[in-house]
Amino acid sequence: MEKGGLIKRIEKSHIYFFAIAVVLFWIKTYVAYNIEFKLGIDNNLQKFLLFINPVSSTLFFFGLALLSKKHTKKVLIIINFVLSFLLYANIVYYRFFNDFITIPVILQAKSNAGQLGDSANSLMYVSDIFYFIDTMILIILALTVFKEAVSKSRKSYQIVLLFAVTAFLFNLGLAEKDRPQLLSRSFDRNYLVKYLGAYNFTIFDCIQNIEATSQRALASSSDVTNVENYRKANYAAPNPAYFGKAKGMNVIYVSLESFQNFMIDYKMPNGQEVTPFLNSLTHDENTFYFDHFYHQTGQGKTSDAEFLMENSLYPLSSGAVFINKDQNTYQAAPAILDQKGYTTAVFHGNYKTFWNRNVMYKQLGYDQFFDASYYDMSKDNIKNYGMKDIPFFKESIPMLEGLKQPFYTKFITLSNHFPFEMDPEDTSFPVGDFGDPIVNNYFQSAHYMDDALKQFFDALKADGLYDKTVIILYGDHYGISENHNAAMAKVLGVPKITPTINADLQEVPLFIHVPNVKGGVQHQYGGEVDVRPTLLHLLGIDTKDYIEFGSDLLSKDHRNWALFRNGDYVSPQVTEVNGKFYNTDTGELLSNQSAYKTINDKVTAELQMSDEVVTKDLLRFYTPNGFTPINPNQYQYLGPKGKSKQPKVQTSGTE
Ligand code: GP9
Ligand code: MN
Repeated sequence: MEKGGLIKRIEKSHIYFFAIAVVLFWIKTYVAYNIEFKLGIDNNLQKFLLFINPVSSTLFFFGLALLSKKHTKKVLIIINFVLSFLLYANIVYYRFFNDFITIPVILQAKSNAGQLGDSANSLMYVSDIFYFIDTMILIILALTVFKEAVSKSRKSYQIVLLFAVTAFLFNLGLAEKDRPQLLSRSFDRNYLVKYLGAYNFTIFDCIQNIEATSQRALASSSDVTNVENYRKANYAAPNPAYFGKAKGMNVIYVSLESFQNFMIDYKMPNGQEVTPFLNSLTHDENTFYFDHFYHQTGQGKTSDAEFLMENSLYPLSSGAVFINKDQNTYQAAPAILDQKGYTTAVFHGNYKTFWNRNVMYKQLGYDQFFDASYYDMSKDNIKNYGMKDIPFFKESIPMLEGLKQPFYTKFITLSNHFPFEMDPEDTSFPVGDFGDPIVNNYFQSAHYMDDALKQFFDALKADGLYDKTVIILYGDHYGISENHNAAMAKVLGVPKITPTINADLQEVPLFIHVPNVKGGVQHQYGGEVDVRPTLLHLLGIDTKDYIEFGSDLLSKDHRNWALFRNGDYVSPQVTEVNGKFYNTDTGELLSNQSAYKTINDKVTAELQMSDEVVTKDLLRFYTPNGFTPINPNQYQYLGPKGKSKQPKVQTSGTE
């Protein structure tokens, strides 16, 4: 019997075969997202994006099959299989690592497969056949119903490509609406997958890696000589009064989220101090408090601050160095101290992939990373990006006490994060009344953080760690952006925020508590880049052989200025804002602007030099005296459950 005309047309047309392939693959991917990955979907827009995000890449890749006139079906099945394999590889990898596969992971496949080890088999289930079911259906259809289907022209490819691009732009537009600067800042692989999809993420990752590799390929070992000379010329020798005064002591860093220096000693209209505990530290006899200390972060925010503090190098002018330069060689403080017999660990109540920390911390040489998987992340305990500060410190203490001493640790707080909202049950502190909800909330969340810090210090005193630990507290970056200047003028009681006041607002507090050393308020100018030499000198480690850009804040030769990542500058006399020079004291525009060009040259030279080191990965050509290059592959952060699987972490011994 003759078949109906329509059915016949369908059977003969490759485009129907193509459409079935796209729909099946789309559904499969969406099911996998929901079953296999914890992507943290917060709202309806994100739900919608998760649903549509496989479309653009599926159309794009499957569309390639339409270029082959003769073998459309065959090529389509091969592409389907390759993408299914990629999806499945991600699924298996995620079951173990809670993370997605990246290009560096593939390139180091040997060692990564080693880490998966025997457990790879136990991570694959018979039911996983589902992830290849569409491939099988396509094969059957190609051999039966669509046996005669053929491609007729290339036009269909162009149409599909147009659809793919439109779908991608639509997807990206909505994603950027929910999370501005998603591509330029990247944030977290989970976010990229959630917003743009697993396949688009892989494309993005390829582009990023090609860019990084090509910048790196341009470098040669001679490039480092320039940097070495610059470094030698700018080295500030340690102050003998402080050098080695904290030798062998533990170190605790605390990153104070979004905390700006204007909050110190700030009082609410009713006279209540916002941060009574931090205020008390400014008078503590064993604590240095720096009141002209500036953040130097760029788009990588918290992670940029971490990078500055531990490497004494500047972050990137765009994007986060933690993400874009995570394969570089570094000689970071944790690695240096690990080689002096220290245990090194980070505590943070957010998931390990945020800011790519789980990759970057290996390059920095951290032994352990206590991320969200170690904490009770139940609903009452979390807000914004993760753990509230009070339960965070409370749960951290036993883990800290369990570390072999001396330790070098870092605690990253979160509660004082934009938009600074608090759960009512967590605070009775008043909100501000400055006509701007963001600014108003800031006081409440800062007060809460201050309270958490007090409890943390009390616990350290109670268990005896306080007296053998250097504690460094620093504001990571500004919390209130220039968009809130009108309210900030009210907060500060000034008619408007002038350029120099704006520069002042980039001040973040720095406290360094050193047992048995007399501290006090310090007025010298400096930035986050300066902290590493300051700390290492206190610990009795001279930094002269290290390639770094900071200068010891306690050195008699300290340079007494700081630069901003955008190229601006601040010193006791001159402040540069957007390329214009002002009198730091009076805020007046200086009359002879060209006279200050040398400052500009100095700042540009330093940033360029640091950028060379970071973009060209120059530290791979240079090993400081007494430092053993680290092998990042020896570190693994598998969470509390993965502990038994954890390979032996390298301890390079003491010097
Ligand atoms: C997230 C935390 C906050 O883990 O570090 O990041 P931020 O947005 O401040 O960079
Ligand atoms: Mn931050």
